[in-house]
Amino acid sequence: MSWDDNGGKVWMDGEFVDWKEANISVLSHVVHYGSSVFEGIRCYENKNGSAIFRLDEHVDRLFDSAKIYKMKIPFEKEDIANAIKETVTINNLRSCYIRPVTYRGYKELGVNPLKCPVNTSIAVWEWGTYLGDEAMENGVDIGVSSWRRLAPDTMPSMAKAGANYMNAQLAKIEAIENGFDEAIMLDYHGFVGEGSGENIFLVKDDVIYTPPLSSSILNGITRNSVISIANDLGYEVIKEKIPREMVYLADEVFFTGTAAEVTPIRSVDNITIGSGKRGPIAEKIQSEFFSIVEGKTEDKFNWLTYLDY
Ligand code: PPE
Repeated sequence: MSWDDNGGKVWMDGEFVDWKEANISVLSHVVHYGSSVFEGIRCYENKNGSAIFRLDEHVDRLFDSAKIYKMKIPFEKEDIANAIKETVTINNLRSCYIRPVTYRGYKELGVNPLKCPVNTSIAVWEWGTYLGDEAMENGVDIGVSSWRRLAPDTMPSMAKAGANYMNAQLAKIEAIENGFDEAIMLDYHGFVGEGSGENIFLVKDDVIYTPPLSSSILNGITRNSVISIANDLGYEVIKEKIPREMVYLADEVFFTGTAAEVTPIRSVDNITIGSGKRGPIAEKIQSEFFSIVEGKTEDKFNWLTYLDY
C-alpha cells in the first residue's frame, strides 16, 4: 500500500471520504495540544472468514479514554463498532489494522478545549508484524529507557491518548539510537512499566509476572487476552510491581500488544534473557493466540467478530 493514496476510504464522523481527502485543518485543537484518544485494532483473515479481534473491548476503551478527557463522542458505542466493521468491508480488506481516533477539532485555539467539536475518524490499512517477522521467533533486543512513564498525577496512562505518545516517542527514539529494537520504560517509582507501544510479561520458574495498572501502563487488551490464555493453559499470572533486575533474571520475557501481538524479547540492556531465544511458555502462549485469531482452535473466549463477506 502507498501512504500517498492507498485508494481506500476513511470514515469521518459518519461519512466515507477518499483516503487523500481525509484531512483536517492545521488549526484544529488536536494539532496544537495533542488532544486525541485512539485505538489500534486488528482484523484477521482465517478459514472461517475475516474477524475483528475484541472489537467491543476496543470500543469500550476508546469511550473510556474520551471520558477521562471529558470528550463527549456524539455517537453510540454501537455506531462506532458498526462504523469500524463497515470501514474494513468498504475497503475490501481481509486482514488489516484499524485505527479509530477521536480528537478535538476546529473551532478556536487556546488550551481550553471545551468549545471545539469532538470528531472521530476510522482508517484501516495492512500492517504486518510490528517489530519484524524474524522477531516473532527469535526475539527482540530492548533497553531500559532513561525516560520514565508518566507519573500517576501528571497524565493518565489508562487513557490511550495521542499526547502520551510524545513520552513513548522519546523512549523509542532513544532505543533506536542506542541500537535496540524497542524501549522499556520504568514507572515513576522505578518499577517496570511498559514498552513504547506494548505491555511486558516475564516468566520465572514457570510463573508469569506482569506489572499492575498502578505502574502507569495502558490496560492492554492483548495483555488481558494473554492472561486468559495463560490461565487456561494452567499458568499462574501475578500482577505485581517488578524491579528492573527481575527482568534480567527472568527465564523468558515477552511483549504483548495489538500491533506487536506476542513478541519474545531475547535481551534487555545487552543482558541475555534465559536461553537468548523465544522461551517455551512464550511460544505456547503465542501459538495459542495465533490459533485463536487464525480460527484453528475454537474461539472459546468469544473474542472474534466476523465480518459480512
Ligand atoms: N502499551 C502501550 C503504550 C501501547 O501503545 C499499546 C498498544 C499497548 C500497551 C498494548 O495494548 P493493546 O493493543 O490493547 O494490547 N499500542 C498500539 C499502538 C502502536 C503504534 O505504534 O501505533 C497498538 O498496538 O495498536
